[in-house]
Order: sequence, then structure tokens, then C-alpha cells
Amino acid sequence: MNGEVPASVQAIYDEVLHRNAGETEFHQAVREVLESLAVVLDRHSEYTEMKTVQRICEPERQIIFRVPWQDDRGEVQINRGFRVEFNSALGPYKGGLRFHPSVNLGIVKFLGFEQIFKNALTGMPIGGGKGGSDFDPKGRSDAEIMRFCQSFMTELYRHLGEYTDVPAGDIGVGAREIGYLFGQYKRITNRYESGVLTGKGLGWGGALVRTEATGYGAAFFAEAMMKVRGESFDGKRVVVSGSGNVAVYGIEKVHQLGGTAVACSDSSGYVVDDKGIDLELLKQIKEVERGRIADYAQRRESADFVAGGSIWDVPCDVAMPSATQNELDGDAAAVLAGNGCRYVVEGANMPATPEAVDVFREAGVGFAPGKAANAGGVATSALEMQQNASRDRWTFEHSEARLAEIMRDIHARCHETAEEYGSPGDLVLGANVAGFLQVAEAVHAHGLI
Ligand code: NDP
Ligand code: 2IT
Repeated sequence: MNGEVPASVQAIYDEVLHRNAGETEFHQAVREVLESLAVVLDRHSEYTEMKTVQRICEPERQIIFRVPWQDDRGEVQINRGFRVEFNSALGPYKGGLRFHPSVNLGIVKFLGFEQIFKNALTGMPIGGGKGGSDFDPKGRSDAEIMRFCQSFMTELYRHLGEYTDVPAGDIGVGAREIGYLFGQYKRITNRYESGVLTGKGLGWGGALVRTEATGYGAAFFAEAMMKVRGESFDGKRVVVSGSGNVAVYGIEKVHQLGGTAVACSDSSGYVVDDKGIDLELLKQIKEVERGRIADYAQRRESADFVAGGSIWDVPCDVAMPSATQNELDGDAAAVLAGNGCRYVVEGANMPATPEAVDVFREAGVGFAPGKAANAGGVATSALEMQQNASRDRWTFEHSEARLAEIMRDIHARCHETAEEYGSPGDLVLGANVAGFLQVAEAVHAHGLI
């Protein structure tokens, strides 16, 4: 990754750099995919001829808008909203909305770009998109969140539709926000269009297991990886960064599968709990009270809070980075590998830096990229769309069984594709190539658009 980009894709990469100056996360995501695609272009000259890769690197549409709202003190606030409708070859644009002060166009584009291939890997009919705002929900009242969501949707609604673009949650956007967004969409359009958003409340069109799906899916994916090496979660120590939606349900499934999650974090630091994370307490603090991870250590005798620092210093067998991009760098990767970590499974999008991925490759640590390992969330969103379209409602057991099957299929596809393209065990290459081939075939079939 740190060396040269393969010659056959260098010009494509240069063009992306030139056209998207300063968007470092987007460059990073594109580069990783391009490095995998050199072997594909050798076999498919039609994709070079028709500039298929270049077309996939250019979003179909990028929407940037002003979001004005008033806070509880009456002060006027202005945020910036984004929706990047990246690729609709396989279905309506599909991907989450992120509300976090760090959000900018480059971050939304990296997420949207990853989403194209992730969504292809699910095997469901969904294209790729992503959106969000630099709005910071931390410390905001419910009323402020609602006013922000209403203002955000007042612009975004005209770009959405169950056959056009279907957002969901991501960092800072959960069921509460989806509720306010849906309410405003319904009010403006005068349509009860359930399939326009996913991650809805269970009482009004939401699907069972969508809340749990990303974390559960990542654990199912890890299980499939271990099975190849004749191993399981049984008795394994697991470190999960973050303590949001993905982390909480990743921990829940790890525990159900026989592992023990011993650490988790938020942006203020991490907790270590050698007895295993008490999930009920974690949910109470994070989901009910919307508190901080330090509160967990205060209320649990076996736990210690470490302010700041790196959660990757905690020795483990399995690491599941589930907070944000580039949270696990080369140094942290070396510490993890040195402490005997055998598997790294990305619950977040692009949490491991390219240097970290190199370290894992060299150390023989099994590595699962986010676009494969965290695809359970969006896959279950597609199941929610399916239920909405047919006015149906599936049981928890049925939905979870579908999710588990989808994750096993994604793993198998990545694993087999890596072998077919000469890099056995390289799930990064397998995910990129398998996802790309599915999108590229559809792009090609649709003609020059
Ligand atoms: P949440 O908002 O529920 O939780 C995010 C967690 O990550 C929080 O603990 C938060 O800490 C921490 N975090 C966020 N940003 C930073 C940062 N800059 N530095 C340190 N910690 C940070 O989000 P999700 O759990 O939904 O998302 C987590 C990751 O998973 C993201 O990368 C997202 O893109 C990805 N993902 C999410 C899916 C979903 O369905 N929700 C699906 C697939 C991937 P704090 O509260 O202190 O900010
Ligand atoms: O990154 C992701 O896959 C998500 N945030 C979920 C997207 C979705 O549409 O469910």
C-alpha cells in the first residue's frame, strides 16, 4: 500500500487526486480499491476501453446544502448538509447519514465510494450513497435534534424516494433521528413512504434486527473467518473500539458466540474489564442515558477507565475496530500483532490505516475489511425495504437467520475471489474484486451513462 500504485491504474488514481484535491479519506479509499483492481483490468479489457473504473470513481451526483436552525437559546445555527449519490447501477442509492463535526465532502465521498462495493457484496439490489452533516449532536436537547433534522430534511427530501435514494443511520444518527427525518419527509410529501428511510422504529415500519445487524454481522463474519482456520470465538478475548450501535451489538454477539469482550471506548478514552463487558450496564449508560464510557468504570468494580490512550494496547485474540476511520494506525497494529492478536475485523468503515493493513498482512493476522465485515447493517436495511415493499413483517429469528446467511455468503465470496485472483486469504482483494465485478457488469450493461 505504501509503494507505487500499479501502473495500469496510476493514471486513474492521478485523475482522482487532481479532480478531488484535498479529499484525503476519499483518496485513501479509492487507492485501496484500485490496488486490488489491476488484476481485474488485465482480464477485462472492456472495462479499460469503456473507462468503467473512472466512471465508478466519479459520483453520479453530489448535493451540498445549507441547514439553518435555531438552538434552545434562540441562537441561529448554520450547518452544512451533504448527500453524495455515488452509483445506482445495482439499485437506488443506499447508505447512511453521519452527523459529526468532522464531516466534510471528502469523508462523505469515501463512505459513499465504499458503500458501492459493500452494497454489491450483500447481493441485494442497492446502489451506493452516503450523506450527513457537520452538525454535532453532543449535548444537544431532543428539541434541538428535532429542529435540526427537520431543517436537514426540508432540503434533502426532494432528492429522496424509495426508488431513488434511501438513507439510514451512521455515526450520530440512530432511531431517534430517523424518526424526526421520516416525520418531516412524510409531512412535506404527504406520502407514507416507508421505504424511503431504513432503521425506522419497530412500531412504524422498522425491521427487527436492523438495530443489531451491523455488530451481529461483523461477529458472524469473524466467525466465518475463524472457521477457515479451524477456530471459533470460544474462549477468545476480544477488544471492540467504540461504544455506539456497531460496538454494542458486536459485543452482544461475540458473547453469544462464546468470546469475551474485555474493552470498549468512546472519544474520551477506553475501559478494560477483564470479567467481560457487562452489556446491560453498557446499554443503560450509552443507549438510555446517552452517557460517557467513563461512567461505566465508575459503576463496575472490575473495570478501569483509561483517559485518552490507545485501546489497541489491550492484549486480545480478536480486534473489532468499530468507532471511526483511521482509528487504528501502523504503530497500534504492531502492538496488537506483538500481543498475539490473530484476527482484525472492521466493524467501522476504514478504521485501519493502510500502514496497519500492511502490518497485519506481514504478521499473518487475518484481516476483514469493513466493506465486507460491516455489510450486515445495510443488508438488513435492504431486508427492511423488502418488508416495507410487501407490507410484511418478519420475526426476529427469521431476520437474524437471513443476516447470518448473508454474512457467510459474503465471506465465502471474498475468500473464493481472492483465491481465483491469485491472492489466497487476502480478503481486501477478494472484497474489492468481487464487489467491483458485480457493479462493473451492471455499469457496462447500462451503456455509456
Ligand atoms: P455511533 O454514533 O452509534 O457510535 C460511534 C462510536 O464511535 C461512539 O462510541 C463514538 O464516541 C466513537 N467515535 C465516533 N467518532 C469518533 C472519533 N472521531 N474519535 C473517536 N471515537 C469516535 O455510530 P455507529 O456505531 O453507527 O458507527 C460506528 C462505525 O461503524 C462508523 O465507522 C460507521 O460508519 C460504521 N458503520 C455503521 C453502520 C450502522 O449501521 N450504524 C453500518 C456499517 C458501518 P463518542 O460518542 O465519544 O463520539
Ligand atoms: O456504513 C453503512 O453501511 C451504514 N451506515 C448503513 C447504511 C444503510 O443504509 O443501512
